[in-house]
Amino acid sequence: MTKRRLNAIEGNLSAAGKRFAVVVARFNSFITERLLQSAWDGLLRSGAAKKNIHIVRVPGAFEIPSAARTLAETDKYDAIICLGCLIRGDTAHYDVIVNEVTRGIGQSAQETGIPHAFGVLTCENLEQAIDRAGLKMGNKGFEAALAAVEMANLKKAVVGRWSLVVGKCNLPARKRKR
Ligand code: DLZ
Repeated sequence: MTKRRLNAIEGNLSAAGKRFAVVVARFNSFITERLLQSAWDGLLRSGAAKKNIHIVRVPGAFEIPSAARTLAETDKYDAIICLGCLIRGDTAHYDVIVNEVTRGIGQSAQETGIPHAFGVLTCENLEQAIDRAGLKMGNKGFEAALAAVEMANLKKAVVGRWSLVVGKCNLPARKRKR
């Protein structure tokens, strides 16, 4: 069988020259500081410069979406990395907050057009959180950092490709094939 190369657009994992904001919640800092260390590591190892990584701390996960939105709206960042840790407790707090945080981060990404990586752990207990902050399940901070780099580059690749096509095209905009 002949192998065909699939023609896909993808973002690469080079963070050189890119600017990132990392929003990190202080609540459950035992976990979130480990997510932050790993996200920082992931960005540096992808080629980001320290001066281009801005860390923004917020009280808890609930505050992440509004801070992310404020940062995204400055248009100074190629991507925003959101880090937090929600652990289910005895009250309904977790259920009330978890969807709000997820929706808020997604909405900020969609409405500003700036990629946001979701590195907010949503766990039943502390053990699950520890496993995802450097133990059995890797470190979700690192994964979020790489997702942010990839999506920032994907955006560049897509926008670059279409501006190239539109730039070369002689047809008036309304007659261009979509
Ligand atoms: C209050 C609260 C509780 C109970 N649990 C968490 C949690 O598991 N993870 C987290 O990041 N934040 C928690 N918070 C704090 C809220 O996110 C928020 O900071 C406060 O309600 C103040 O608005």
